[in-house]
Amino acid sequence: MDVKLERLPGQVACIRIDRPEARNALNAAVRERLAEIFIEIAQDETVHCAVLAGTDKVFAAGADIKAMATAEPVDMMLRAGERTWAPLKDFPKPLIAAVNGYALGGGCELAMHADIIIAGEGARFGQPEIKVGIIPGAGGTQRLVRAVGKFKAMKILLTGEPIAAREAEAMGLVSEVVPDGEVLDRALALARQIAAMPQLAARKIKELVLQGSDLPLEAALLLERNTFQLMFGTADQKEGMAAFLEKRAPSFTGR
Ligand code: CO8
Repeated sequence: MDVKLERLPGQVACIRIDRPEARNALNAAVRERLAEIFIEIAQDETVHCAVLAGTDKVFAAGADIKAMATAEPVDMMLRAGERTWAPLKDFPKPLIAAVNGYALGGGCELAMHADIIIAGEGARFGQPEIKVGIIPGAGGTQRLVRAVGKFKAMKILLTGEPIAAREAEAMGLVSEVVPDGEVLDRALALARQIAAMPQLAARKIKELVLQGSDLPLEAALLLERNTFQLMFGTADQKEGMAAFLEKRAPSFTGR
């Protein structure tokens, strides 16, 4: 199996792509399995936060070029790739990408489906689609510009040249850079920390950041205000504030 799902202590799920012979290229089987896994863990109340990783050598080298080389537009329409991306796009819980090695093309787009990106010092990010005569097809022209701004995004998209992890961090594409050997451990530690937070608050923060950034500011602020008020109906708000005032550790239930 090219994609492995593990449920770890601390209410964390770890998903690993393991197709090293093709540098974790995202063929249909890998994308179908990723979609199935994200549907499964979205519904699993024991999973509070997920980590998505490749191997310690490569995150993912993009869509499978061998499977696309002779395709016609109709083939691509019938493949309806967006179907397999939807469960990742709509995953309601915090998702952390742990990136070692190359995250190129669809691999970079995959990382950009995450909410936090932890990269190894040797990681490389890029959208090289232009070099094989196409353009990004899973959000690369849209999520990248929202992450790093027009002028950095244009350079990456128009040259197809990869950038190093530190450069990606400086421009806002990466949350944190750590030594290569520590990427997965750091991502999992962060996942456990987030998994221990009040889950409804975590999900609402994700929803607001993602939905709000595409709304006019007034509409986004209204959405935030309404959601903020709604949080006062949760047991975790009562518990969190009581624990603070009583100077004790909170015990959250996720309700
Ligand atoms: N697709 C298919 N096979 C691949 C891919 C790929 N993207 N990347 C690597 N491989 C295969 C190679 O063909 C080779 O196979 P074989 O041993 O049979 O010849 C094997 O993996 C090893 O590759 P290399 O010898 O090139 O390995 P290196 O370690 O020297 O280089 C690189 C690694 C830098 C990652 C290099 O392989 C590379 O540049 N790969 C292509 C990167 C690329 O162009 N990606 C963009 C693809 S297009 C895309 O992603 C469009 C997204 C559209 C929407 C998303 C849908 C999922």
